[in-house]
Amino acid sequence: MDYPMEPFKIKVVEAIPRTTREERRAAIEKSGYNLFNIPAEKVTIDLLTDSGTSAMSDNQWAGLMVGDESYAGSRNYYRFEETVREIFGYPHVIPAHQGRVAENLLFSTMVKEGDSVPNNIHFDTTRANIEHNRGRAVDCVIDEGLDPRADHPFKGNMDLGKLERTIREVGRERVPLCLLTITNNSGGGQPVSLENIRATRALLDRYGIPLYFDACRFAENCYFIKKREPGCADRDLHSIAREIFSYGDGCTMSAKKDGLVNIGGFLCTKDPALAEKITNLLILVEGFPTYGGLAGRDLEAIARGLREVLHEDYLEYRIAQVRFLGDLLDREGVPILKPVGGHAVYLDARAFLPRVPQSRFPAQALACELYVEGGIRTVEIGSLMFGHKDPKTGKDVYPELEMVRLAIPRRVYTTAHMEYTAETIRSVFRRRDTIRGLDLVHEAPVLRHFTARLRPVSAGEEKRS
Ligand code: PM9
Repeated sequence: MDYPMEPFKIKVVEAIPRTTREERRAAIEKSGYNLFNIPAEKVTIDLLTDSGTSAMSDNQWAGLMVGDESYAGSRNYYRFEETVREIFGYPHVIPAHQGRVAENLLFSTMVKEGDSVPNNIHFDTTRANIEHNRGRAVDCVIDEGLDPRADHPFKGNMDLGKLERTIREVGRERVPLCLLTITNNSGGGQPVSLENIRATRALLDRYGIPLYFDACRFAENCYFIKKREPGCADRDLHSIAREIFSYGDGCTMSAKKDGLVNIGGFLCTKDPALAEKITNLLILVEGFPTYGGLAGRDLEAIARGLREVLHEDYLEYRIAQVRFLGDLLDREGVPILKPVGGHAVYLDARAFLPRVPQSRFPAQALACELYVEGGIRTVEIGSLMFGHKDPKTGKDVYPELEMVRLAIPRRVYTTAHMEYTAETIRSVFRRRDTIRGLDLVHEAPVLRHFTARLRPVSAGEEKRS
C-alpha cells in the first residue's frame, strides 16, 4: 500500500468545531484578515502549525503522572538529559520552554552587532532573534530550494558556494556561527543530506566557524536520509541522528515539533565555557538549569516523545500522510511545492493567484479564502512573514517563495480530514480568478505576521495598482 495505515489507535477524541460560511466571513473580518487572530473554536481543520499541536501517546500521558516538581534536581530532568545526550550526543543540555528561547540564549551570547549568521533558510524566529542582536541573517540554500517546481531529493541543502562567499565577504571574524535548519521549514520542510552536512562541516572547519543545527524536525530529516540518500537504506534512524549531530557543535530545538509535546525546547553545546555563560543567562530569564521554564512532567513527556519520534513505523506514516494530502492536490493541478516536505504541504501562491502581486500578499489572501471556504486555518510563509523594507534604499523587498503552508499536526488528523482539506482547496482553486489581494493596515516592528491587520483591496484599487 502506498500510504500505510496509522500505527496507533485512538483512545481520546476531541470534537471538531463546525461553522457556517457567514460565521467564518464575520470571523475573518473581525480578525483583520489575520488567521492568528481567529479563535480556535471557529476553526474546523487547524493546519496553522505542527508546533505544539501533536497528540501525545498514552506512554507520554502516563509520564505526566510521574512528574517530579522539585525546584532543583527533578528526576525527570535527569531522564530528559540522558535521552537528549543519547540521541544528540552533546554533553551540555540546557532546557528552555520553547525553541525561540534557546535561539535567544544562543544568539545573545554569540552574536554581536555587524555579525553575519548563515543558514540554509532562517525561520522567522531565528531571523528575528539574530536581527534583535543586530546581526545579519543570511540565507544560503541551494537554488533548487528556492524553486517550487525544481525536483531535488534534498532541497534543504546548503549551497557551499554561497556560504563561502558570505564568509569571505564579511570576514571569518564576523561569522560567529553557522546554522543548518533540518528540515528546512521556510523552504518547504525539505531535508538536508548527510553528504551536504559533512561538506558544510568541512568548509566551516577551514575557517574555524562552529556549526549549530536548528533541529526542530530532525527525525523527519533522518527519515528522508534513510529513504533517499545512497547507502542509508539499511541504517537505523538513531545512528543517522547521531551521525548528523556529530558534525555539529550543538543545536537549538523546539520540542513542540519532533519532541511530540505541546510545550518545551532545549539548547545543546559541546562548548563548556559557552554552556556556563548561557546557563547563567537561563537562570536570569527562564529558570533553574534543571527545569528551564518547564514543569518536571513536561521534561518527562519530552524524554518519552524523543524516543517515540524515531520509531520507523511512526515516521513512515507521518511522512506518507503529508504526501497523501500533497498527492490529492497535485493530481488536480493545484500548484504545490514539490517534492512534498516532511511536516507540511506548501501551496505555491504565486502560481495559484498569478494576478495578485506580492505587494498585495497573495499567500495571505489565499489563506483567508481557505478559511472562509471550509474553516481550514493555514499559515502564510511569504511576503507578510518575510517581506521588509531595505534599510539602505527604503524599498520593499519580497521573498522568493510565496507560500501557504498546510502544516499537519502529528498523530491528530485522519485520512478523511485530509480529503476534506483537499476538497476545500480544490473549490477555492476553481474560483481563483475571483480572489483579490490585501493591504496592510497595521504592522508591528518585528515578526509582524503574528499581529498584523489587513483589509481586502477593492476592485477599483486593484485596477489602479
Ligand atoms: N516554528 C512553525 O509553525 C511555530 C511558530 S510560527 C507559527 O513552524 C524552526 C525551524 C521553527 C520554529 C517554530 C522555531 C521556534 C525555530 N526553528 O515555536 O519557539 O519551525 O518553539 O520554535 C513554528 P518555537
